[in-house]
Amino acid sequence: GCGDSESAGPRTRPSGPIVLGFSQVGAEGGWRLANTKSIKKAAERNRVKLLFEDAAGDPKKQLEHIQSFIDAKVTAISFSPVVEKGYDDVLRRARDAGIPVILTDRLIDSDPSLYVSSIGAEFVAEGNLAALYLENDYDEEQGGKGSINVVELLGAIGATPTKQRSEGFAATAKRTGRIKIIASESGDWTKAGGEAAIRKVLRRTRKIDAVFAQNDDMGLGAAEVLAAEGLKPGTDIKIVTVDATRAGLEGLVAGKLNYVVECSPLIGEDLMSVVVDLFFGGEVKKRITSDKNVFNKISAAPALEAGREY
Ligand code: GZL
Repeated sequence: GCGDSESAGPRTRPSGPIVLGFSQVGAEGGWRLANTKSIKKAAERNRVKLLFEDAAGDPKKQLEHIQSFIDAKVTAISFSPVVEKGYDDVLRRARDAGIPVILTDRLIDSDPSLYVSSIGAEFVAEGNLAALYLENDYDEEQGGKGSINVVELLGAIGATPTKQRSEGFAATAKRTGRIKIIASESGDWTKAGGEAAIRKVLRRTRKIDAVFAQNDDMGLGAAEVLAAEGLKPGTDIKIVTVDATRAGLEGLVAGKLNYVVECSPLIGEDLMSVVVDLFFGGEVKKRITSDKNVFNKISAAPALEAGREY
């Protein structure tokens, strides 16, 4: 044996390959599909045995996945939380079983000691950038006066990006007070959800200057409905979205969207580095953030040509 001295070093190394249990939010849109692909590809490249489960947007299913990973005595557990609440108990059981947990993409409101690292984007900053664009664009076109009536299309209620993108957008909007959020409806991250949400708003008012959609899928859905209603998305009604999926950038080139804030789904390699470092002695950072970029019609085309991964 290696003696009985208490080693403060890496956790006991797994005898065989690292087995990682991963519970994914679902398959709601382009960002999520790219995120799943990135995780599966990185597991293969790092020779990590991946047990992949899809929660189909149901937090209860996700808790069952995590429990099943504990029962299977996996080496490590990772998940992208569907919502922020409700994970404390199952994460305490993982800790008691000595299984480290890594969050990807989103956050939870649990005690931070229940996970070793979280890897994801800065959603508040994404909201700040979306509002900044709308104001700057209106300054150019309308000479910086008058209010801007904005419809906000929210992601799934209770998810970190939904809460924090709204928070960032509102904080920047407050700066000059020109942006007026006249409606906030959830489209649940999906294209169909974005269509239903904008239809609900149109039954109340058509005095819309802009749409802030919290992801590309909902923004593209809203653009289709607005065009079908004889309104002019991309010209009379500015649309700003977050993600920068291929569909989102194509929407920019086609003039359906005006501004897209990037939120990279390519988290796989960072996740596998944390998992390997946990057991082979590297330093594990508590928080790893993704880079962000912003696109408009001009910058979208070259990005699409440059062999973009998603
Ligand atoms: C963001 C991620 C969000 C994407 C949506 O990190 O959680 O979930 O912005 C996806 O497209 O549904």
